[in-house]
Amino acid sequence: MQRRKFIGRAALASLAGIIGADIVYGSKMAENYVPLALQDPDPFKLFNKDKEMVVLNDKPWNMEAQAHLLDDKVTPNKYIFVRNNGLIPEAIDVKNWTLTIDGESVKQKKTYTLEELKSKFKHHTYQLTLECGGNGRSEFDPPAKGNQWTVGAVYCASWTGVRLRDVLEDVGIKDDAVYFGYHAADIHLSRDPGKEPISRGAPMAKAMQDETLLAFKMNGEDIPLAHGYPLRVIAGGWPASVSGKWLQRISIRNIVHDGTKMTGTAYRVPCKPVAPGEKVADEDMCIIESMPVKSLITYPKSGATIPEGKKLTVRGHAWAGELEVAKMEYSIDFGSTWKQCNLEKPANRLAWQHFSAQVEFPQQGYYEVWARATDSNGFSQPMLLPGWNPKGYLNNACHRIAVKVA
Ligand SMILES: Nc1nc2c(c(=O)[nH]1)N[C@H]1C(S)=C(S)[C@@H](COP(=O)(O)O)O[C@H]1N2
Ligand SMILES: [Mo]
Repeated sequence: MQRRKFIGRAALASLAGIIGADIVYGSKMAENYVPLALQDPDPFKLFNKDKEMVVLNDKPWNMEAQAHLLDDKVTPNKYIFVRNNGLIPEAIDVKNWTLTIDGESVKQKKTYTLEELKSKFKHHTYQLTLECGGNGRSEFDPPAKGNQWTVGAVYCASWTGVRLRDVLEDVGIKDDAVYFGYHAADIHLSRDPGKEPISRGAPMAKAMQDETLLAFKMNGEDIPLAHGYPLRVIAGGWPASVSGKWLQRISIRNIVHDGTKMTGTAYRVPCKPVAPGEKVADEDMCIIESMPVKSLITYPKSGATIPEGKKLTVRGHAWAGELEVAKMEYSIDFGSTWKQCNLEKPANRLAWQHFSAQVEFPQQGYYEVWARATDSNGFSQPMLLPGWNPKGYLNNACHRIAVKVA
């Protein structure tokens, strides 16, 4: 019989360091035993996220920010939400990574290595707002299935890459092209290699915009693994599900792309408003395109207490899909009256815009600060929940924070 080996002092100390507490009976622990505390990966360490991020699901990984974490003008990785439909690709071989452009509407199929993409085409950098179509889902009633995002499934990072348009012009596209669809390296939850977790896209007009990128850098560095390393298509202002991570192939289609999560209730809403809970026929559902106007108060954190007689600086960001935000207002009387905020121009098209206001409160007590953005077509955020839809998309209701004046 083999003698059981016990763990050494040095190893024990380092384990205790990772766990953050003394392992009291550590001397009785077998050498090859992994303490339970270390068996489940820590998602914050795994993805370099801040501890205040909120995990909504671990299979697959889904994690959102809180409003006050999104205060930076350009969102740093540690506060960027993670939304996965499947499992993150396991072994990524960057040296041999390729992108293939195919489909009914290419003159001929073409494959590029990552190096070719980077050396052959001009690089461009844009700040682009990505919001999950389901951001705000948690408020719908009757409730919608899916990750219960509150307000934190949005960010604006700086993306560097080549224009999808430049690559498509190099490939040669036929006149009958209507849509692009992406295919990626992530793994279906069933691990069935014949199934894709998600394969979405957008009409050719979106593919041809200046800001639609095949990106290889986020915030000046290699894209973090969870956000699509080593290559990602980025389509700002549209549901973030159009921005395919771990990109391997783009198909140029002569029909509306019919990949996974392009049909049924996925990323589609009733074309015309329906009563909450109503059944909607398939042909009455429309694919979500540009996201609606919305804003978020990122400072102060909801629940702040401020001294009487002092002005409060309130700030945040506003965005409007393909459009610009034209006006930003706040209310401290539950939407009865509104005052104007300062609103900055976007760094570039499709980047979120920063707003701020100096808010005065007439006396001690409890207040709420509500924020309302209006887009360049004159549409404003609703104060209450907008149109119910089966999967709880497009909740762009006004964001609000609580403030006490003491
Ligand atoms: N390959 C792939 N791309 C994907 C997804 C995915 O599961 N697989 N999720 C999409 C969805 S639904 C969203 S909201 C965004 C999330 O991007 P993020 O993880 O960088 O926040 O990625 C999109 N791109
Ligand atoms: Mo999403």
